[in-house]
Amino acid sequence: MDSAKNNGTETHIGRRAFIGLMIAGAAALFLGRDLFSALFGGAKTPLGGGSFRINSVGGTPFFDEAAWRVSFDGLFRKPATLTFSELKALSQVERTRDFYCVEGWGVRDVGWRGITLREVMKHFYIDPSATHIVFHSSDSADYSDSVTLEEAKRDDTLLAWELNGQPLPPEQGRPLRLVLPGTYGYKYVKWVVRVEAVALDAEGYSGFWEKRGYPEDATIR
Ligand SMILES: Nc1nc2c(c(=O)[nH]1)N[C@H]1C(S)=C(S)[C@@H](COP(=O)(O)O)O[C@H]1N2
Ligand SMILES: [Mo]
Repeated sequence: MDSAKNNGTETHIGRRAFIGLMIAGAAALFLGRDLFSALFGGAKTPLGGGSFRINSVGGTPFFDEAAWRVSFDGLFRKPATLTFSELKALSQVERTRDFYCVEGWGVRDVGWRGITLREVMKHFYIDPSATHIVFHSSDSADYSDSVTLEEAKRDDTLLAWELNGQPLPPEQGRPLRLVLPGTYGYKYVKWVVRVEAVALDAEGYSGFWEKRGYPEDATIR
């Protein structure tokens, strides 16, 4: 952006240019603040068009329903490996929640259908010693992330297979992704094929983005 000042010397500018600078300055301030709060908390207004951007560090794995399985292991006392239809038959709920990425974009009122983690913990008998649940992706990046048991117990923490009434699009996690409303999108592990209950010390689990500097607690504040 042009500046009205150069090395401390006042420069004369025309009235129209001056007004233009004022508007540009106000816009920069506004956008800057909005972006800041989107990144570091407080923003309830998504930037951009309000639609999903596909974020994938490891490409879209092919979904072959006949071969696909999801396993529940680690500190589940009744570990199991299920087909897609077996999973869907366990129980399902619908939740509508806003979605935000740390990049500063978001989508309002996203409809999800899936099974609550609460139900998963009950069904596979999570061991009382477990502190976190880790979700592993089948993509080429071995993307993974975790939730605390407290997060897992919320009634809108889901393993979801539908987005706005449709099966998850392939690039958005088909057939299964984590949904953790109230936290940033990097917790929403796509292409989940393994759900592992673990007991961790206070340091917790370092997922894909946590290893690259993002906080393990991705709560939107
Ligand atoms: N397996 C996997 N899951 C992932 C990611 C990824 O790169 N790989 N990106 C995360 C990030 S940073 C965001 S914001 C959301 C984006 O979801 P979308 O692609 O459906 O918009 O997915 C999350 N889940
Ligand atoms: Mo993200």
